[in-house]
Order: sequence, then C-alpha cells, then structure tokens
Amino acid sequence: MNYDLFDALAYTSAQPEEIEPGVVLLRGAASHLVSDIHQQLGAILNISPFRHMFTPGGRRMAVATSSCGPYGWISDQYGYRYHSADPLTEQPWPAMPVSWEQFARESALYAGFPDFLPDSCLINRYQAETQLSLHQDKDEKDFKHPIVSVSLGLSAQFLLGGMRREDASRKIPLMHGDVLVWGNQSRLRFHGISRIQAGYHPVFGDCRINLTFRRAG
Ligand code: MD6
Ligand code: FE
Repeated sequence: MNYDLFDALAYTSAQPEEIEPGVVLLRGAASHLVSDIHQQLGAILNISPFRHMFTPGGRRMAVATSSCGPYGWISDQYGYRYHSADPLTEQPWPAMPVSWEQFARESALYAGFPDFLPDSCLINRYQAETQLSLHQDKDEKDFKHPIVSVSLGLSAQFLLGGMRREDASRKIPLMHGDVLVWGNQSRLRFHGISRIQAGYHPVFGDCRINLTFRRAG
C-alpha cells in the first residue's frame, strides 16, 4: 500500500503497528487534529453534555459519556443500545463534524479497512481513578465494520483481552493522539481501561477523552 496517498495521515512517520490480527495502532495519528477536536468537542458538549448513564443493573457508570452523529450509544434500565435522540434533551444528537468523520475513515483505510462509514461517535470522559471494566462491543448491527478509537488527554493502559472474559489480557499504553483501529477477527475481543492515574494535560486538563467511531445501524 502506498501510504503517501493519505494526506491527513501523511505527516506521521509512525507506521501502522498490528498488535494482534485486526488490532492496529496508529501512534500519534490524531496529533495534528487536536485543536480542531477540542474546539468541536466544546460545541458538541454544549448541545449534549457529559452525563453518567446507568447500567441495566442499576449502577451509575464511572465513565461520563456523550455522542455525536446519527446514532448515540445509551444505557439505562432497558439495556445497552443505539438511539437517534439524546434521552437528556429528546433532540437528535449533535452532528458528527465532517473533519472527524473523514479522519475516522482515513484511519480505518490506513489500518486496512477500506469501506468504513461511521454513523456514531461515542465520547467517553475519564477522570482520575476511573476505570472501564472488561467488555465486548456488541451493540452494533454488523460486526464486519471496525471501530476507530482516538485517545486524548491523560494517558491510559488499554487492556486487550481475548474472546472470553477469562482470557489473559495484555496492557497497551494509549497516549494523547493515539488511534486504535479494531476489527475483523478481533472485533469481539474483551477489552477495558485500567484505573486512570491523576495528572494534568495542557489541552484536556484533568481527564482522558476517548472518541470511538462506529457503524451502529
Ligand atoms: C476507551 N475504548 O479507550 C474505551 N471499544 O476509553 C473502548 O471501549 C473501545 O477503544 C471498542 C474499540 C475500541 C475501543
Ligand atoms: Fe469498547
């Protein structure tokens, strides 16, 4: 593949790193987009602010979430699913910025997934001491589509497990600007985020932000 074809990613010297079959790490690939992302994120959160959803079992999630795009991910007493309106405002989710969608498509292409058209971006916020327990992403209709995950702000240890919850997991450090593309035979791997260590990031302050682009519908 001729990587020079990809304008938005051509700046990076980092070559795609295949961590496991179908799990590709693009180190620092979002770095050039940080100020755009930060600005657009402010506008999105003015419409659909971060909130702590409740699991179907009634537990308040430690991670605060919002979404943009045609579908947003929600969780409540009735389960986990995608919905075209924000339950908080009963209005459509804010639009997915064109620059975000293009970046997600280009990242997927660069990682070997040529036909990715995201219709949902889940926005997660972690404050110090927050963790995300092992889970599978299986609320989307068709697992043939990858997920593109962008890490911003404080660093995290991503736990990359296997196909069963009890399988061993390895730790992948994810830093500001890193992009992880996740699909094919790894699409249903268990994964999570270790407890976030306190710190301060010059752009995102005392938190870690993660954007995950998905094809939900
Ligand atoms: C996070 N990410 O990085 C949580 N899921 O904050 C995820 O749960 C995730 O990064 C599916 C694919 C990629 C991910
Ligand atoms: Fe996930």
